[in-house]
Amino acid sequence: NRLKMSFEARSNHARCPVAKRLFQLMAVKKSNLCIAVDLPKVGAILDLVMKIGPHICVLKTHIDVVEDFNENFVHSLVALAEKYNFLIMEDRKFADIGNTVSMQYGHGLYKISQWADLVTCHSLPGKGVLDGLKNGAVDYSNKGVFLLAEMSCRGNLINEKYTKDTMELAMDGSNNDFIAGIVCQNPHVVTNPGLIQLTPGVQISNTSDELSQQYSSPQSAIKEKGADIAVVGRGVTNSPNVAAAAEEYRDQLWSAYCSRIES
Ligand code: 5BU
Repeated sequence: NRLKMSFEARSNHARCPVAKRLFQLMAVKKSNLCIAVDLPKVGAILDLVMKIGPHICVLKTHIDVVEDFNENFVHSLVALAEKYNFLIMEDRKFADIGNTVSMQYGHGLYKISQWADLVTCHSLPGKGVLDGLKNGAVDYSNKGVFLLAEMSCRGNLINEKYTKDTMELAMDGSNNDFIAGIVCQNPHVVTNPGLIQLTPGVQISNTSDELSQQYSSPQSAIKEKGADIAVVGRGVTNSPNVAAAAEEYRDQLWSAYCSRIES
């Protein structure tokens, strides 16, 4: 049962090298917190990352909300990732035919494959979307994908069959060296201990926003929903003291994980 296993033990089951690296990083850093930095200005993002860097295992970006994007910005992000030892995930949610996602991943303004260790991807187009992403990376052996099997927002159209078929795609022998994990909301989706469950929609002080987002507490995300890594956005970024907020979420999430594997 992967929910009872330590991240160290699970690193031996990972088929994707980046997943293995991430399991080990989480164990060493004692963090299963991913922070979503959904801010429009480069300066504000870098300022935030300098404060939260010590507490996170993954920094999640939406590069297309940045108004003053430039190449130096991603160089600075990569330097901070090395300094504080976290991975960078671009939450691009690729969802097109292979040829298109290959260009979206490797080319265009953002050249995501050059700086993001991890990306998110919809399973909707099927195997071609993964082949396209592999094709868009110069060397995909140090890159990984999180496949969406479920979403956090109320009213989303994903059903049980879609989730099940997504897991079949993820476990397909030709993809499993590239799939680092699964984005989902319940503990029964991920059974393979080598895959990492990423769960967004986590906040301490709110249960929803005005645009259909639904939140659970750090404890519920880890112990009831089966998250290995929880994604926290506005719970941290809207806090008056982001460093203290990041530390608080990190402590709560890590304790919940420790209690999950011990119980
Ligand atoms: P929030 O501020 O904690 O609500 O931000 C959540 C982040 O996670 C945000 O960047 C979303 O795009 C992302 N997200 C999500 O909220 N729910 C999902 O199912 C997926 C991604 Br997939």
